[in-house]
Amino acid sequence: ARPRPRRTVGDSLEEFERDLISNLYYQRGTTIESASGPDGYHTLAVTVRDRLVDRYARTAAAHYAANPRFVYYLSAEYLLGRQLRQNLLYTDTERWVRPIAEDLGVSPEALEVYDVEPGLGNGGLGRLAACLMDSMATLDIPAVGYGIRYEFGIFKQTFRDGKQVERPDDWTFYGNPWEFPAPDDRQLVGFYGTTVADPKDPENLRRKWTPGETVRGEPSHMLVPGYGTQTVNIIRLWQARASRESFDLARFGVGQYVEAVDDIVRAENISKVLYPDDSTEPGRELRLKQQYFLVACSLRDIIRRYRLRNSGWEGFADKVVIQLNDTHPVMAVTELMRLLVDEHGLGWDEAWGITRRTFNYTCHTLLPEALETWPVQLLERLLPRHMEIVYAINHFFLEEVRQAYPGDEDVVRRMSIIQEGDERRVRMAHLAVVGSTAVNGVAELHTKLLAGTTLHDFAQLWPERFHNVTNGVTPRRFLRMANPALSELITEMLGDEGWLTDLERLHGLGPHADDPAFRAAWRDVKRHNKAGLAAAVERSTGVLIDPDALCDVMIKRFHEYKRQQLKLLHVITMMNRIRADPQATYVPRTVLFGGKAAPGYHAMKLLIELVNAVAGVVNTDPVVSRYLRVVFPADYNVTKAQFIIPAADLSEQISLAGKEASGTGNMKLALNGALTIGTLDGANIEIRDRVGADNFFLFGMDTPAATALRRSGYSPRSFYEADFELRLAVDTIASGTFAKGDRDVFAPVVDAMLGRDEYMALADYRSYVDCQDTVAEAWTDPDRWTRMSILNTARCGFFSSDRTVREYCEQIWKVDPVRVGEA
Ligand code: 26M
Repeated sequence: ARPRPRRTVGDSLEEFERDLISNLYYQRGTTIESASGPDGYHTLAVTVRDRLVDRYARTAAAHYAANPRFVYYLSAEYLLGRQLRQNLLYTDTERWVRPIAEDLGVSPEALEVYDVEPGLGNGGLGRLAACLMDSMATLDIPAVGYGIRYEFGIFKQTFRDGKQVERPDDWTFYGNPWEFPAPDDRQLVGFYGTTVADPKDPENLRRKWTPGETVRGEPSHMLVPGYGTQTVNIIRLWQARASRESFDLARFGVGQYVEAVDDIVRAENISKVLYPDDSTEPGRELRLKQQYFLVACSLRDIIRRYRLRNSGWEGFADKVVIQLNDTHPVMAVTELMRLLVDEHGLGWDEAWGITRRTFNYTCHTLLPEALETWPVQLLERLLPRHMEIVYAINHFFLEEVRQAYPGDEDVVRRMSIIQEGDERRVRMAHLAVVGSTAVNGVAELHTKLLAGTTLHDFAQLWPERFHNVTNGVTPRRFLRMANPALSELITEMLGDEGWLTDLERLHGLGPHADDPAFRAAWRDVKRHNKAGLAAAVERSTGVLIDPDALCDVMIKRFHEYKRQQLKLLHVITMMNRIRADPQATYVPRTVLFGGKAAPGYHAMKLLIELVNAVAGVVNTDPVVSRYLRVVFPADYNVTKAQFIIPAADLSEQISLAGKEASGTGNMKLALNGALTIGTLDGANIEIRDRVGADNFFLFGMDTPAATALRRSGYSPRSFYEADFELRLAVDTIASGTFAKGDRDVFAPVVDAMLGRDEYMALADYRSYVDCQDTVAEAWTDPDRWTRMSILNTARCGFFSSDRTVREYCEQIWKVDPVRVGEA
């Protein structure tokens, strides 16, 4: 028998300390006496990481032995957040770090500033991918996440004169201790070129593609540990590198130094930068290249892994299930067909059966402009063989449609994967539905609207394909790590930490909601968290905030449909009321905004400028600032979310009904005891169903009302004219109050409101402001407020991503856990 691999780390304090010192010497090449902050951070990181490597090795061995069905999660984005504290928690080494660090004269907090968050995503979609990966590992699901190792992640947001300025996010500048390069598993990816017929295939379904350009994909992986289990899964990230022949020595020899590296630059640009979600910008070739690069590398890796334990193709879809995170990786459908038919010689029908059984698709939007389409011309040039395969898939699919609806050419036109018109385009969502077994929306309303509108024809033809899986969030990062004080109180009340992996146990807090001592303790925690946030906000913005004021937060990407402009109209209304009657008393509030606008989204960048300008006026007005403060810390990200969310009293979820697919910030905030003011949109509806209508501030039109108003010819101006406070708020912007008297600066904001008001903010204004008055009223009764807050936490257990993953497993993936033994 082969000797068992040597365990490299132990699980005692002594071994941990020994490894720290050894790593400082031999990994970092320095000594305790001369170590810098980064030396200390890096040493701690690799020492903790090595504990996970042990578990990963055992996970890989257990998976190899069991040869289970694997989930492969394909996502263009992952927003993992900082890794150090998570991995300290998951390896249960946190308790040792403080004494050891203190021995050495440093604090763990001082080291954490060097822990850089990998910003490999834009917002909700990328963070959901991270939460699902966390829950899959926690539930012992064999899974691999695939993504792109962008050299530059989501841009860093700074403000200059209140305007958003974007700076590059060079997240690996000081090295990344959390990833392992895996150069042996590199893959080659082709682009451009030509296709020719296969003389042996009279049907012309098998052809040969000769790419005109090839690029290498080099993988590295990050470890994804489960909480309270030995499972460690991985996320494999691909970086584009030039193929070996790319350096043009001849050109270099004659002094053409720039031209000599042309091909290298072109290849490496593919994974250079994350695209900042910008559905307004026309599709760009490089973005499509990124998508195919991810897909091509990942599928080859999946097949490589399948072949380690299996042979033949009959069993492929039994061992492999691929989840497509939105349409970004949808070219995987055509790529798997190409690999099976062209490269492995399968017949078309057999290949299609396998492909369709392998894929599932999650849709994350309802906005028509966010549904991806790519010009046929671009695809024909960049991926000529894939375009042919799209045509063939569409041909067989439309035959099926014609059989189901004889003579109905209109339904054929609507459902076709190809959108006809001046410029023909490929509809990626249609390709995704046609190529998948299951399609899911991310909240009940979203799924209903998908099946009823956007994908209605498909839901009619294939009702069995449509599922709902309501999103969730990981309670480890967003409750235990972000809010240690509340976590301790919860554990004390419930008797143990079981709630961390069985979040419905939070229901046990419900009966204590009327206990005065518990309420007082709950309030103390919130105040403590607010004081912490106040200190951080003062350091970063210079604005002083009162920890006793109502902390009202709106944290999310800036988008018109999310309606930051509506929140701002409310802020201006509060300001105008205080100015009109300075003698009256008002509930003190701090309004906190956080979020980025896509660099090309000019309307939202101007709105950001306006938020900052309003903050400037409000915070420096001696009377207004007694009751109202507005703060907008720059560069909202996962790290900042973990500071802000535990301090929030009020969660703003005010999108126009029918526009927010789900939302997940709404869940994180409610779980931390913030009360929601929200519309009947996305998962807000399910939050309200669970916490109870009495513990949720509802306002605004529902989806049918919004649809009806739009159909009847919506006129924002009539709402403006009919409501004195609304008119005053809009006029305050128009008057130049927030631009030192210049009426032009924010005129486009006013024009957008009075002209189109695409998301009908003005129609919901009165209902919103009145609802905010009931919020303020409720705040004046701290016992009642605290009771509502406790009940929000107690009743949000459903929104754990563990539950989300269980639903995917049962409805869609049909995978079973594999337990990994202790060392
Ligand atoms: C598009 C074009 C070019 C570059 C990037 C994009 C792009 C990137 C991300 C478009 C959309 C992207 O994400 C959409 C998203 O984040 N959707 C959100 O998904 C969450 C998780 O399901 C939901 O909770 C949110 O409601 C939904 O808006």
